[in-house]
Amino acid sequence: MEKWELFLAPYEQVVTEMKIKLKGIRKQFTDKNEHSPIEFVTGRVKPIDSIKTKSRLKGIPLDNLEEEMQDIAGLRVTCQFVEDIYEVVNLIKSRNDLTVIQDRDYLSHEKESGYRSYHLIIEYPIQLVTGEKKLYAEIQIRTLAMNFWATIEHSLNYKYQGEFPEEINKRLIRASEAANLLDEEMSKIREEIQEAQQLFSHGRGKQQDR
Ligand code: 0O2
Repeated sequence: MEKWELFLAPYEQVVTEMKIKLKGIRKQFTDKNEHSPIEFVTGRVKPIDSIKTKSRLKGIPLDNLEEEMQDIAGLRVTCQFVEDIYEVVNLIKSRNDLTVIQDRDYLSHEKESGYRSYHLIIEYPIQLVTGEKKLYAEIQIRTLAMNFWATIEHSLNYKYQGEFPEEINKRLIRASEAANLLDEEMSKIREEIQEAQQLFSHGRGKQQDR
């Protein structure tokens, strides 16, 4: 195996294990026919090129990545409602198979770009043949609306390298405000939506039983 692959292999393990655990939370709710605060879970190991770029931009020495780059292993939890985000944060904080070492709350402190999400930096122990190893990982928790905005902005950022034309910048800020409004409106009708979703899933269950 190459040097980079060897370095990243334990991070692959973190992502694989954490994805299973976060999906397990979702399953426990849906098994009971309850609203799950987790809609879906994704994860990735940061691509080598992105690691190199970030290390250059932030002045992180390549021989100190393990300590200073905390999002090499990244998990993303997407939720229906803003309230779900806080429930997921609490569920993660109450686990004893990981330690939350930092909260980055970009909900109450929105980024200048318009980015909103709740980030948790965790320390996660994996079991290797050489023994236990603790690695950092970042869990980003956001609503579907926040995810939509961040995904679009991320691709545009890639294209324009952060130097957005004024018109696009304005539209992105407006789109972020619209996503915010959508989340607020959905929260207001949350109970109605949840009842409807439960009726719908009961109905589907019955059909599948036939
Ligand atoms: P990737 O892997 O391509 O997503 P900083 O770089 O200072 O903003 P820091 O200290 O590395 O952030 O950590 P932080 O603030 O927890 O967030 C880093 C990650 O959050 C980013 O990863 C993005 O995934 C996401 N993020 C933060 N700000 C924005 C934003 O304005 N727009 C979008 N779309 N995503 C954002 P990377 O490193 O960009 O890489």
